[in-house]
Amino acid sequence: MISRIDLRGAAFPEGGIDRDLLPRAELDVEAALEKVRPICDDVRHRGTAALIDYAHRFDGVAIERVRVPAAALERALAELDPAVRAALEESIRRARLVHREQRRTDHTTQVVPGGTVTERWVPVERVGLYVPGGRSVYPSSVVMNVVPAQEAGVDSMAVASPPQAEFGGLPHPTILAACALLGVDEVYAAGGAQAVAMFAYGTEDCRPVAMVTGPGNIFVAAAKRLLKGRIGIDAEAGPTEIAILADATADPVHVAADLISQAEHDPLAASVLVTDSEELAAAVEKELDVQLAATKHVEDRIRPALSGRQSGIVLVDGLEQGLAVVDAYAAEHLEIQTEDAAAVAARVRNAGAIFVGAFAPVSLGDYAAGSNHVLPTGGCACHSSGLSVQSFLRGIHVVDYSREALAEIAGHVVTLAEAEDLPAHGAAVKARFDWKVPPSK
Ligand code: HSO
Ligand code: ZN
Repeated sequence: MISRIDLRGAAFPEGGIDRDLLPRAELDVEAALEKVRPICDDVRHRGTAALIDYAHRFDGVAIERVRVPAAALERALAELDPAVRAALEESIRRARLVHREQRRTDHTTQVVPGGTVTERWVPVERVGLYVPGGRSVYPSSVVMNVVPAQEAGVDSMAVASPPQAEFGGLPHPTILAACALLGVDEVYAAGGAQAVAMFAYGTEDCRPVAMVTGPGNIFVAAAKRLLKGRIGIDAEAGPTEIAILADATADPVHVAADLISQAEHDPLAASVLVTDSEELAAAVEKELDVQLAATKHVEDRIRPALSGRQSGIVLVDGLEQGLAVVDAYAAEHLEIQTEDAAAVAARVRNAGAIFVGAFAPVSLGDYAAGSNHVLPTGGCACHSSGLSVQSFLRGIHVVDYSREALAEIAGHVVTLAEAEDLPAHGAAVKARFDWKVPPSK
């Protein structure tokens, strides 16, 4: 079912291997842009009325209002299964422990006597968090988005999630309960591109936000791309990915279970095993069949994901080649199941998150390791990080120079301004010294 890509004996060039040799899904966000543009424009002009129409058209439910009443949030929390509540609370506690450490402190550099630059970290004032509904109802994603924003000091936060016909046009009750648990009281029953537009442009009910985060389908990704600039975004999340770098010491039962676990998200999810052990590859193939016989979501998601061209078992000649492959692939999640896994993990350059050894499956990180599960997909891990406190902060340089400190550098500033044929730039400095600038040393 899962294909093999045999790179044994292939040339591994100095600068890394060609990414195109590796399995990966292509997501045509561009094509979705044309579909979401009129939806976003409509929300911009008609506000809540447009959102109510789209709830009818896309979510198949007649709603009268988009803002979720406080009583519905309270009820959802009161009715939340106590075991789920306890698990969410522990997930929140661990995430807070990790994310609190990511806070930044302002730092002042004295460049010269009387001349300082302070880097001041200021949280984004208002953030909108999109939480998908439908196939994927993930209260864990509420935790992973809200906790870093809160730890960053974001003052105002709103959540949007699609209205569900089954729940009287409200978002899924577990999503509402997670919001209530985290102290988020501003929640909207809005889904897809229209929810992103609501956040970006604002409506009668919802004040516009500065930044939108959270996962979503291709239409959510397209709306984020369209509205980026007006709003900040975290990333255009693509289908989830797991890569496992494993050697002959890995347990095929664990490897197969972990490959299946992320394939469970989506028929486009990617599960990639990179190994130098033909025996492990064969054992994993066998084990996949065994485990699939006792798994849910097989036909609609797992089998298409594992047999899609985005998944595969990549055979390599050894650890060095394995590392080259996983670096080129830059997986959202990378597990290291090899001998001396921590040392191998330390050598990885590109991954959204790394899971070390036999007892750190990706699902631990999905729910309760303390790490964040909003991570770069589609190879973006070679240039981007997952969601963190930093995502919600801006570093503002505060420049404070005295007359003497400016005088000392004035000549150089004027020289550079002239070199760039921008004499008015130089003049702004000269004007402070009666148009006579002492030469800089
Ligand atoms: N693996 C997903 C997150 C998730 N898993 C939510 C379960 N629930 C993307 O990192
Ligand atoms: Zn997951």
